[in-house]
Amino acid sequence: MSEDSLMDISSEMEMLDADCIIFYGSETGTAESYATRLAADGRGRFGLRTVVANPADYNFDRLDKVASDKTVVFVLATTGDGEPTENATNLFDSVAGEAPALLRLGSSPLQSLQFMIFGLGDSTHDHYNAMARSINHALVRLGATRIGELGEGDDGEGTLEEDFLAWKEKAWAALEHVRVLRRTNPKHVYALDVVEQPCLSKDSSTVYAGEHNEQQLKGCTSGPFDSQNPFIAQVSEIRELFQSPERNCLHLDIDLAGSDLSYHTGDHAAIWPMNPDPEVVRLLNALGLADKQDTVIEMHPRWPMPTLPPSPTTYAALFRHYLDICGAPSRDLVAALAPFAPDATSRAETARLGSRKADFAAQVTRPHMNLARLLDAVGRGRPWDKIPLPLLIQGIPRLRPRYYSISSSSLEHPWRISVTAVVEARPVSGRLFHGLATNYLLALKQATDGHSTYRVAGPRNSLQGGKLPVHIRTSSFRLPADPLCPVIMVGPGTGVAPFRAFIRERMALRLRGTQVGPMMLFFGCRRRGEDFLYEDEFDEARRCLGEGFRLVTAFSREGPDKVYVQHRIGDTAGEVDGLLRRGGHVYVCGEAGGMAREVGRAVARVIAERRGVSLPEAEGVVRDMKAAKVYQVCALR
Ligand code: 2AM
Repeated sequence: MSEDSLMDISSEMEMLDADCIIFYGSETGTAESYATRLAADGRGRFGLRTVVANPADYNFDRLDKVASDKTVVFVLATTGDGEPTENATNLFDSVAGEAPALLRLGSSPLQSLQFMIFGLGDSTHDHYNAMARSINHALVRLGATRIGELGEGDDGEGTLEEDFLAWKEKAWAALEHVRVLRRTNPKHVYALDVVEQPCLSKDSSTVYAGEHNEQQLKGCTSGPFDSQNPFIAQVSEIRELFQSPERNCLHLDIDLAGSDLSYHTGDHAAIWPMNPDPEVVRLLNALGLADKQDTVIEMHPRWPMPTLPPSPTTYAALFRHYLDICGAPSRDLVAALAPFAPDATSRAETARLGSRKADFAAQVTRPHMNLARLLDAVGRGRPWDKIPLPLLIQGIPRLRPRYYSISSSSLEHPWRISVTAVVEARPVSGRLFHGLATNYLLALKQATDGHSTYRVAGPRNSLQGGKLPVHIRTSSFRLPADPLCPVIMVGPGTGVAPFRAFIRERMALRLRGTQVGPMMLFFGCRRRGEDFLYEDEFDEARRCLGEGFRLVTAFSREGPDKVYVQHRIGDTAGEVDGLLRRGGHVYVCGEAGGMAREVGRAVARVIAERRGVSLPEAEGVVRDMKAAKVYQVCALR
């Protein structure tokens, strides 16, 4: 959006008759769903006139115009590399950038601004909650007053949800000290009304049945394709990469032809999953909606909500395509469900779970109980048919795309992306917990192979024919601009995905006659004969790049001791230091807990050892490399 088309916060609040505006800086949708919950909480419990807003649409240079009887709330995620989320970049530049325009108005231009702030971060990464911290710091420096504490949610420690709930209560209490809030009965305040439309058929062309956007509904799949409008792409190939009967790792080639989508090597693919049929059916049954699954419903928001599912839709489509019903429900949703329990015993049990943190963690979060399983267990199979649907729609996060590092090179395949994904299935409390998106991809493979065990077919957006909604997200994870620059890549497991892309990129350059610099890849997996991804392609890379490609492996389960990529960095200290001295860039990718931090330490030890400097000095070198973006970490697989 251009500067001119950005909205003015104070006039927009006036127009919407709002006294509290909640901005979310969101990448994966969590911050957005927290903002929505906060808005409903503020309306429901305190009679605040809240609105939820995307900072990308607003001009923060005139934040000074917001009156002192209004409240501005920020719910801000920090991305893996400490940057603002894409939708919060103009907020960051206006408030915490190098020369905020606000400063032209005086040294304390925000004296009348009252704000609350919560950050979503991950303490296992550098730059923990950097975004919330720097916005908080900048606002205070500009004269604004914070109400309540700076909230810091920690996804790394797995306490994000509880951190949010604890912050929220304290923040409301602090707000009550500075504002007259009307405590209301939350039961009667919902963000929207839901109306059944018996005259509309589920097959009507105006009813959303899985498509994510209006254009597809109209039958014209025109771009631009983006996070609001995914492209329904053809999957041209899905193959298994593991040689293990128990675990799956899929390689997908996805065709972008016919779309306006393009990508650069290092970008991310967003894949839009759908919920599996057994879980959809379980929830419809638990809510007593099985007979009405194809009934058309319309949603009418009572106040601006950016996260509403498309409307009109059907009960089945709502739960299959638009709400994330497979994740654990939040504790405050469970607490809000208690009055609607089917009997007194289940009401008491729901209230207990909703109010006791430790019980909730033990019985819901840790065993990955989803909402339907919880309702079944607590209600002992009796239907919960009194739950108002608006409560579920505002309390369950929207189903969001999942992001994967693209594992193909745009130079080699400009119109085709590859994705590499381990199918997540781990034993939890005596059953297998299935990751949503990766099992959806497995279902897609099984459907194309002709033996589906994962009944997910939706009314229109079926697995048959191997179609997948996707869009592309730009990333800053890029090969050095100079093809001669050495690169060191560390990618255990599917962390190797972007490095397959990097290697194929330089192979493609080489085949076109360009000289390319040395590449050193550290790859780790369990055993050579089990999960060694792309082994044949690394042979091909060696044939193409010769001495210029060096692969160092770490097989963690072949010997008596665990061997990890960080250990192998120490074993090859001379080579690593040699490449670093030649200006080599370092890239780390992968999800293995603590791996990125261990790799950072290993690189610092190499520098200390080979250059005869102290470890703290060497750690300083690594920090400087990160600041200069010649050492990059990607948290995606
Ligand atoms: P493990 O499962 O045997 O512990 C890809 O998942 C590879 O990453 C596996 O070999 C896995 O080993 C390894 N891995 C697990 N935790 C790691 C860590 N903290 N650092 C580096 N590698 C790790």
